[in-house]
Amino acid sequence: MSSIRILLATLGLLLLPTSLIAQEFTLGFEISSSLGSVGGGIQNLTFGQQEGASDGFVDGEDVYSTAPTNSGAFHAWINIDGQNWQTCLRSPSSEDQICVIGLNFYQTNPIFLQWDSTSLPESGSYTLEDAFGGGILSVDLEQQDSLLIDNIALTSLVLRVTPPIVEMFRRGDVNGDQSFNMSDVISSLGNLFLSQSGMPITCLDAADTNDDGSFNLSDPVFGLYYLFNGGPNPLAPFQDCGEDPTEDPLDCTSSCP
Ligand SMILES: [Ca+2]
Ligand SMILES: [Ca+2]
Ligand SMILES: [Ca+2]
Repeated sequence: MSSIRILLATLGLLLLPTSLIAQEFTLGFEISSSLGSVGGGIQNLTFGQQEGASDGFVDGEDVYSTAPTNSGAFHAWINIDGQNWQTCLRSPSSEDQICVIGLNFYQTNPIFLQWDSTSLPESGSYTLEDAFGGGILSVDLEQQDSLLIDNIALTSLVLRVTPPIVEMFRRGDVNGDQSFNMSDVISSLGNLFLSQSGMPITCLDAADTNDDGSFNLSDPVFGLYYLFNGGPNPLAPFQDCGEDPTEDPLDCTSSCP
């Protein structure tokens, strides 16, 4: 058994991370205060990363926010380098992003935020916090789709985004060496049956050889049939680097060249 562990550990050295490709996304917030009452109003803000978005926030491409009309009027804006914006659109990047939402509201009117949590890509993380490090408020934007704020201390909210990545892989290529062979089958078996072998699989979609949305013994068996018994090849994307054509809950935190 020990020689198998050494072999598996050696193969594990091939599981090196590669550069990740950031995925585009946008997230709209509708922020409102009691309409028709003192200081009521509604504001739409947009966050995200899009190809072609200027990180320099060029006028006409990004949208300025107007200033609040008086101190008691509701107003929501995005603060970037001391300027007010309705948009926080940036070029796709794998770096974490932070946008600060400023809130001005009449103290007896609570603020209501709504967003479409289903519009967020599965990879990445998205949290909304108070400006004091998340001690008062910390919301996972994927887990809920609205928020009521009635604490007048919350005049700034911090949106933290770990950007989603495009999940690109070669089906079956578990160890990421750009080919599918016996070493991938061994890596899969090692992960399934030698949990202490120190070989995390960074792309479970690649390990899901039969593309049925789960990783289990049937996947290395499927691969063995292909390699040695004339069975069908691992499903697309096979041999060429590509995206998963079928939705599933499996994560792929590596990318292929
Ligand atoms: Ca391989
Ligand atoms: Ca499978
Ligand atoms: Ca799939």
